[in-house]
Amino acid sequence: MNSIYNKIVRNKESNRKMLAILLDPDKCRGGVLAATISALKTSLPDFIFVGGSHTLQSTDSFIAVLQEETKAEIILFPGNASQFTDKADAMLFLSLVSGRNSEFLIGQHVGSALAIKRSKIEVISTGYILIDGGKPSSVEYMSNTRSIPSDKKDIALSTALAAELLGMKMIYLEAGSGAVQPVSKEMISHVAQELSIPLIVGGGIKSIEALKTAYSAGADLVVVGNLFETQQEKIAEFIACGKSYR
Ligand code: 1GP
Repeated sequence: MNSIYNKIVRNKESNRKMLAILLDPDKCRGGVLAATISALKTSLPDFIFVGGSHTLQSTDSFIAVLQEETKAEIILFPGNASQFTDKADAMLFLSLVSGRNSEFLIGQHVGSALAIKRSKIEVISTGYILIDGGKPSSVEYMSNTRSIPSDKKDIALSTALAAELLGMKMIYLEAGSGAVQPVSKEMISHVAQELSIPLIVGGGIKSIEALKTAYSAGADLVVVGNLFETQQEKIAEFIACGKSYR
């Protein structure tokens, strides 16, 4: 139990930076899926996250394909309770703590808790904090919540600390998929300095420079999605960059 979370904590403690590739079953299909799998055969990220804020395709069958074709550990990153599947190696049990919509703070969780408990999947309780990434994000729209302004570092920090004090096991600072600006280095370091639990950062990371900035500011795990939907050849380069911190 808790093997993936323990691995994340161990890596954090030894300052081994991690990379996760986010695959959205709706977007990663046909040629994109084939090219992604081919890239993953030569270079494995620490994790593959599967999910999206509005996913119509079955996460179940998508994960089955990934498990057959790659050796990567798969973490479910669900946009809502309907995306739950016990096929992943672990799941982020996300509470949208930057928002004030009870449905995404606790409502979806109540609806899915029994099925999750019975499945025995590894569950990692995660405080999900949406930061303004320079354009309206799908998460904002689908959750009917507002993001934290990108320069309000103290609000982000207090939100992250509240989630940690409530017992959540990780924090995800999210600028939104396809963000124009990723979460700033100032905000990442402001949060990372005070936080004891692992810090995930994602949204709008499209270059090695942005990846390094997030790592040096204090991100333990960086999530990249959009970029690899069109440029699968960059997967190996990003994974190598993460490993260069070891
Ligand atoms: C979105 O943080 C992830 O939830 C990844 O964002 O698709 O912009 O890389 P991108």
